[in-house]
Amino acid sequence: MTSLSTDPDLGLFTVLRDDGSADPSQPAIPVSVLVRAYREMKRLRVLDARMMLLQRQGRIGFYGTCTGQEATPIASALVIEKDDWVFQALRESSMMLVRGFPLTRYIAQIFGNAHDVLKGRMQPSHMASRSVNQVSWSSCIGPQIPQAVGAAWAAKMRGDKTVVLGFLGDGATSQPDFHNGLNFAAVFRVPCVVVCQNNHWAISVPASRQSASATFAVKGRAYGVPSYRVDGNDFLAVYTALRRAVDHARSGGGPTFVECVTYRVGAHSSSDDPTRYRSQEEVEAWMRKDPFLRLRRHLDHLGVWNDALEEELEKELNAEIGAAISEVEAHGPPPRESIFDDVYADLPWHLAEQRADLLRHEPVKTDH
Ligand SMILES: Cc1ncc(C[n+]2csc(CCOP(=O)(O)OP(=O)(O)O)c2C)c(N)n1
Repeated sequence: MTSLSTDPDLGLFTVLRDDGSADPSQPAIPVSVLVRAYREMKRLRVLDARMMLLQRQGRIGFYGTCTGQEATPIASALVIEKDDWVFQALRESSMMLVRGFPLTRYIAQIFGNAHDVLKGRMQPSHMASRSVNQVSWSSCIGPQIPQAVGAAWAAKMRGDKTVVLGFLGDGATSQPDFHNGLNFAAVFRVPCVVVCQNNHWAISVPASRQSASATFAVKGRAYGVPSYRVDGNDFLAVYTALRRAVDHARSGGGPTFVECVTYRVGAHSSSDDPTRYRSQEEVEAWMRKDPFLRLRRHLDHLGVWNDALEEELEKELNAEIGAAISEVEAHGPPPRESIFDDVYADLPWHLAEQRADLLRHEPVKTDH
C-alpha cells in the first residue's frame, strides 16, 4: 500500500521500496535533506550507544535509547520551522540537536551537572530548552498531548503561524490525556500534529494488549481528526506524511494524527531487561527493517553515499561525541546553593537564612 489511504484501518503508507528506490508518485525530497537526515540518524545511534555504555559504567544515572526509531524524530525535526514547538514523549529528545541545541549542553543534562541549562534539577534524559522551543516530557505518561494541543490553541488565538508537534507512544494511547487532547484538537481545529510512535511495546506490555482496535491511527479518525498510518522505519514516508500534516496545520486546516509503525530494538530504558518478555527472533526480524539501513540503501541507490563517506562520518561522530563527553565530565555538580535560585525574585528571609546555614557546612563527599 503506497498511498495515504482511506482504508478502514488506514493501510500503511510507505515510500521506500526493498531495492532502495522510492515510489515515484510521491513528492521528491531534496538529496541534501536525505543526506542530512542520514547523518543525524547516525549521530543519534552513535550517541545512544555511548550513553548506554556510560550508564553501565555508572557515569550517568539513567538513559533511554531511540535505536530503531530514529526516522520519526529526525524527519519531524527536519520538517518543522524554527518557531514551531515540540512537546516530546520519551524518544524524541534528539530533535533538539537537529534544531541546533549544542551537543555539550544536551549531554550535560544527562549528567545533570553544572554545565546543564536545567541546572541539574530535572531527571536525566528529560531534556528541554526554550532556545529550540522544546518542552520536557513528563515521566507520567500522557500529559504532553493536552499541553501540545493547548499551545496550538494559544497560537491559533494569537494568529501565529506556529505549528505544534505532540508525541506519544502506543502505551500512552490508553491514557485519558490522549483522548482529551485529540478531541479538543478536533473541535477547536488547532494547528497541532499528534504523532504516535507505535514501537509495539510499552515496557513489557505488547501493543496487542494495549488496544483491540485494528490500528492506533483509527482512534484519531474517531475524533474527526485526519489520520495516517505510516511506515515509521521508512524515513521518506515519515517525512512526506509529516510535511503534509504540518503544512495542513499551518494553513489553518487543523490537526492531524499520525501513527508511525516502528519497533523499539533496545530496552525500554537502562532500567529494563527486554529478554524477560520478548523473543530475540522478533527483535532480529525488525532489525532487518532498520530505518537507518533502509535510508542508506536509498542513498546508495541515488549514488550519493559510499563506504568511504560512512567511515569518515563514523570517525567524525566518534570524535565529536567523545570530545563533548570529556568537556561535560570536566564540570562538577551544580552549586548546592543553586537550589535557592529561580523561585523568588527576592529570596524571602527564611530561605536566605537556610541558604546561609547550608553554606556554613562542608559539602558531603561522594564518589561522583
Ligand atoms: C501515568 C503513568 N503510568 C505508568 C507509567 C510507567 N511507565 C513508564 S514508561 C511506560 C510505557 C510507555 O510506553 P509507550 O507510551 O508505548 O512509550 P515507549 O516507552 O514505548 O516509547 C510506562 C507504563 C508512567 N510513567 N506514567
